Amino acid sequence: MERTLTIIKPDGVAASLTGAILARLEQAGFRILALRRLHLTRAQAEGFYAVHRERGFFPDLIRFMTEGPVVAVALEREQAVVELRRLMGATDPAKAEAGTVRKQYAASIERNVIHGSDAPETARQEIAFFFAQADLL
Ligand code: FUP
Repeated sequence: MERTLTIIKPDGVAASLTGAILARLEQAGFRILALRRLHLTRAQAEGFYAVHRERGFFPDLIRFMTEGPVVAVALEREQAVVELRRLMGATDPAKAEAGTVRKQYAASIERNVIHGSDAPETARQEIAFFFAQADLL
């Protein structure tokens, strides 16, 4: 079993897609370990996306991620990291495969509905960003 983190981003929450996306995840065999709705502060968003700090899109990314509430979810299944990324589709929805969440729901590379950890070690850090150990039993 492996763990990963997904975030339903502000565009997805605002469009009332939380339930539909969670259903997709459960149908794909992910178990929801912990779930939290929160409105990220600027400091939280900057911390979460610190690896992208020097990128030109960073200010827009932070503005977007703080424009409304998100739903952060710790997930578990076999090969969770790669399986979640497969289900999400490419960062740019125009390049995402048919049947993926981003192909179906995302408006653009910036407003792309869902986040997923990119590796098991990143997943550990990202889960710890949102959840205490006691939330994950
Ligand atoms: P992903 O892992 O698919 O979420 O993509 P990245 O980690 O490369 O990028 C994180 C977020 O930065 C994306 F979801 C949206 C934003 N981004 C842009 O706005 N423009 C880009 O060219 C690349 C990423």
